[in-house]
Amino acid sequence: MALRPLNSTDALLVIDMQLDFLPGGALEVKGGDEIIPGINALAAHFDHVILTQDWHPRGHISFASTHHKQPFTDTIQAPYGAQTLWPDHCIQGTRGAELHPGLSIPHAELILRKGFRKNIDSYSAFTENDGVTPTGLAGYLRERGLTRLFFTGLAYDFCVGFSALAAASLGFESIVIEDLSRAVNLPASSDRTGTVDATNRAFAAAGVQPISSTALLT
Ligand code: VGL
Ligand code: ZN
Repeated sequence: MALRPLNSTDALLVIDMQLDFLPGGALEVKGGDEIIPGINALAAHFDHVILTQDWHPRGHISFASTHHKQPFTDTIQAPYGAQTLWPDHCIQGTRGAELHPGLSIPHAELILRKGFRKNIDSYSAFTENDGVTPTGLAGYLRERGLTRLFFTGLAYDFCVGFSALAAASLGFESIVIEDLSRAVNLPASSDRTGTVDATNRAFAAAGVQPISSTALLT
């Protein structure tokens, strides 16, 4: 299916390109730094760019340390369901929570912070992990007439994936630029595959389109 050329109703979403998710950070995503130049170059082709920032208070529900448990392998049963536990990361106002200084998108119009409620995590930029609390992003995009959304950033199988899936279910056209994202890839709880495979299957079921940035620019 040919992609229609970019126009002013499109938006590029750059998810969580923060120091803590990049190599050397508290929750580093392998190869996360490799996608910075490509995101900068792609962003120049978009009239509208939105950045997101994972933004947790100390003692956040998603931190393993809050529950004296192990990150990555342990989960807790939150009131809203199973919550994977992570190293402390993206704490409000700390250096690790800053956007990577190599990100060069001066025309970005919104920086949306998420995950700021102590007792609810938010992988998705639209709906928090309880499945009901909205961030307000859908309203912002609708009010501005932005209907086709392209996703880049970190991590493919968590915040990028959940955001792209939420966008599709909220009625936006949702496209993930695969080469401008990198994954954590944990073992998925539901089966014997990992979170990347689970994300790819969910994209196919929901009509989220995976594309490469070259397909978009040629
Ligand atoms: C993310 C785990 C915890 C992400 C955020 O940006 O994908 N992953 N918080
Ligand atoms: Zn987080």
